[in-house]
Amino acid sequence: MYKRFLLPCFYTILFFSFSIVLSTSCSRYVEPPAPYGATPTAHQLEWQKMEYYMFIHFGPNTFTDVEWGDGKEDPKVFNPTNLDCRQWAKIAKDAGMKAIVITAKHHDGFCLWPSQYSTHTVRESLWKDGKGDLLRELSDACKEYGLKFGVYLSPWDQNHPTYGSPEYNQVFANTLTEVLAGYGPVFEQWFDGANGDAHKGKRQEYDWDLFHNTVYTHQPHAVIFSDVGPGCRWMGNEKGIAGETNWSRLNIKGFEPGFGAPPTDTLSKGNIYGEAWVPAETDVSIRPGWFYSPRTDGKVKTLNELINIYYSSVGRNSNLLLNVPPDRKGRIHPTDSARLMEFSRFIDLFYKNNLLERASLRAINTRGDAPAYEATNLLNGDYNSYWAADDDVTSTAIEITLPQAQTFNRFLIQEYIPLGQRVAKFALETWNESSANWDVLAEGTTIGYKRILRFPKTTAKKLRLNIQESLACPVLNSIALYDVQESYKGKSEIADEKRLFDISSDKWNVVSPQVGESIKRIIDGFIQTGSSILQLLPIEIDLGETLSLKGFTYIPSNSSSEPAIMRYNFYVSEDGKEWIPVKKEAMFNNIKNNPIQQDVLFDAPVNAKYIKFEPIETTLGGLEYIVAELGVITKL
Ligand code: FUL
Repeated sequence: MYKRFLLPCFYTILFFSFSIVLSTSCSRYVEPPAPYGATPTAHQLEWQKMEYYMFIHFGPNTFTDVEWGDGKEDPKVFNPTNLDCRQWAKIAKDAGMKAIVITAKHHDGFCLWPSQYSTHTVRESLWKDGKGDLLRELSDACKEYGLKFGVYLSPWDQNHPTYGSPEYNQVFANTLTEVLAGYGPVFEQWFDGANGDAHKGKRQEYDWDLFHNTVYTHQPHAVIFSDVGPGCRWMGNEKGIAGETNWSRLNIKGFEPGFGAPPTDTLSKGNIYGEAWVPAETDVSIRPGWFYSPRTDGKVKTLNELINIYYSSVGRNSNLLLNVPPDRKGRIHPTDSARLMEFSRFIDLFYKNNLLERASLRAINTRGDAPAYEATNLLNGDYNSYWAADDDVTSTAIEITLPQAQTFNRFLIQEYIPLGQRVAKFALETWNESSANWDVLAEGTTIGYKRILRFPKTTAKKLRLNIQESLACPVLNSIALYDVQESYKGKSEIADEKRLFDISSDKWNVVSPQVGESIKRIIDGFIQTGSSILQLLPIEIDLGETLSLKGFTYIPSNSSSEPAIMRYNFYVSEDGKEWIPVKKEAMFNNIKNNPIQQDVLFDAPVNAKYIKFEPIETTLGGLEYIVAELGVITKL
């Protein structure tokens, strides 16, 4: 009896000890890497995975054809005749976007909902006899189409009587509360740092703590956008180009949105050792301006331009917020929507064929040699499985062997950002049989959530991702290799209407300043050539004949770091002696952040043989300014 009991007992013990030995040797538990530096919250991570969504600029400016309304516009101008937020949402959805962010209140203070804290709202407009609520219609449409809903509210308000006094802060918090408590979940709260009132000495001390608390009280999950986050940050330009080096960390202590923001160069690159996780969002418009204008119908970005923006935003560790401004009917214009569909087809095609699907991977170092961290995790499509190196390894490599030689021109890498952003320098290399060496194909600095490298078409069978510098052991969760077309032309692209003047400048002559031949470049019809003018000297041009002018155009240098005219006077004359002012102390709104062609329309046509453009203030505050081209508008 005793023996009969002992024997099975002996086998059971043997079996269990054997399986313990077996299981520890096969899947020995190896600690995951400790997080490095600041890391994203769960909501920031969810936000980052959205990648691409729509910005909508809509309001009185849509009807008055200006980029910044001054708050004095008649609210009755806001009257879309056929507004359809479902059309916006459908287009966003079909374009592969994940959300819509709407300018609920731009700098003119006009509220797209009937706010009880303002008298400049849809209620005072003609739209739906003052009974409409655009935020209601758009938030409902977003729900219907499975899109997230976000709101832009400009703290700078040129309409509210309390602006410029401490009282305004509570007014702004109240308007925020209306928007954030009244329309369901808000994924992103957009705070614009722009403020054009500075030169008038009107400056509001914003109570950012109050604003942030108001957001979190009503929308605890919202990601707050501003120059310095705290949820996500402005990229520092409005061209759609994120820094090639782009850390999602940023030093924010002591900084504020707007005037107190870090330099734009820092915003585009982030801070390598930044104290907070404030990833970049790239905002850019599909048209030259943020608001719709019939004059930009022929200037919708080409498919190639949009694709380049995709590479320089999503492909550089940034989300893309693409502005698509609805027209005066309240609809997205057919050209913009056709272009978006072509762009979305490109994105789908891009990700369709990962050439690494049947590749074999060999990591030079794998964390604890544990299967949990092996390189094949890079190809399994599971976001939460990753390849990681040992703690003391900060430079290492992954060798990639394709089943056969392939041609490719794009490489995608993702770091597993829940554990922080680590890689500071890397290269993609191909194996050169003849020299028995690795040739560098492309190099990069940061990776972050997603990095796409572009390089000319190359054919190879063996590649190496060489991680040269990492702030802590590298942790990657995805790599991919693609072969895509270098250039695309959308079927919807109409003949290039990006002409500079509506009449030829052959008969024109620059009367002053007389600073040599180079001044002629400002009327030569080429935006690539221009002139730098000192001492804020005014420009006088003889048009060679009397014309009926409807307005004029000014093209500055396309770089925000070069001085552009910001405030100016504009005069016309029939004889070059007696000057009639047509614009006094006028302002090119937003020219600092978005230095594009400025089209200025006069209140009524004027006859002129001479024009005089007199700068008052430049974007950089000095006495020098740049003119790439100056032109006139004779046809509308
Ligand atoms: C800027 C604003 O001044 C522009 O009008 C636009 O809203 C852009 C998105 O932000 O700061």
